[in-house]
Amino acid sequence: MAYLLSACGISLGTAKKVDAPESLHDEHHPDKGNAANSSLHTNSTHAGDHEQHQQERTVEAIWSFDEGEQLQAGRNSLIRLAISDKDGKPVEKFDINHEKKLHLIVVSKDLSFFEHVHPEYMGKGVFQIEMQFPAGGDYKLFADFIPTGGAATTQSEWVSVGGSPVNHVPIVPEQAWSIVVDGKRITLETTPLVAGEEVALSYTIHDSQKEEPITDLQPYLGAVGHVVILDEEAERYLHVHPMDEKSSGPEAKFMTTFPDRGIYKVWAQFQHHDRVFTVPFVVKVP
Ligand SMILES: [Cu+2]
Repeated sequence: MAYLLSACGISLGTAKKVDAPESLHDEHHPDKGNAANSSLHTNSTHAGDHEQHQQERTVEAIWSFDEGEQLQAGRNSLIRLAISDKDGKPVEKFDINHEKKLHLIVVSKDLSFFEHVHPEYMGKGVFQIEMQFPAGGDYKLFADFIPTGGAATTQSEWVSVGGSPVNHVPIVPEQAWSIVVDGKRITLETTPLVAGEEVALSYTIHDSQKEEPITDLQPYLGAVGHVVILDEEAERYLHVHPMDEKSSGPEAKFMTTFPDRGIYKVWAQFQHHDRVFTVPFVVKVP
């Protein structure tokens, strides 16, 4: 680990190895404009899925935070992630996937807080970013990346953040799948929710004041929208891309498969007038 220490003198006091969690990358991923992606995501077969799982276990991530000190809410914290192969050698090359080498999703344990950020690549398999946690408590971090020549990989880690906690927000399935975010009304329609079967998630976006359809959504990270899905326990992670990445609204459609019955939180992110907005829904798969 000398490269880590010499790179910036960060303490590895809190670092630990993590196993690759279950990665549930959605394979419905047209990605016509992105050759790097299409080879991984469009030609998948069941055999291919199996192979990907084999490969994922060969990548390890070592997380470290705030120079080994306890993370504290409300101040900038340094998150660092060192990715290595099974022999401990840094993985140095990563495919650009949706405009970034690595996507980091951070959620609070009750899933009320959600952040999607892009750590900077420092070289030698190391990514880092500064971010603030809003309150004390437990958070889970998911790093999403594709080592060049390897498979789409998700590595995750729980962290404990000091500071006063906020009340736990219960996760309750929506009664009506329509909410207003940032001046837009977003409606979600789905095909019947059946565990283990493909489900379509169709978002429709209107201006909430004028009630007109919004047809000038901007590409966000190379697609009309991105959807991240976690189960209630934050164990199952899915990152889903739209069927038609080039759509500009008012519709954005995603296909996914919920692995089991249960409650899931589904965050969709879109961009309009240069602002990214995040649309959360809680879904129950009966
Ligand atoms: Cu991202």
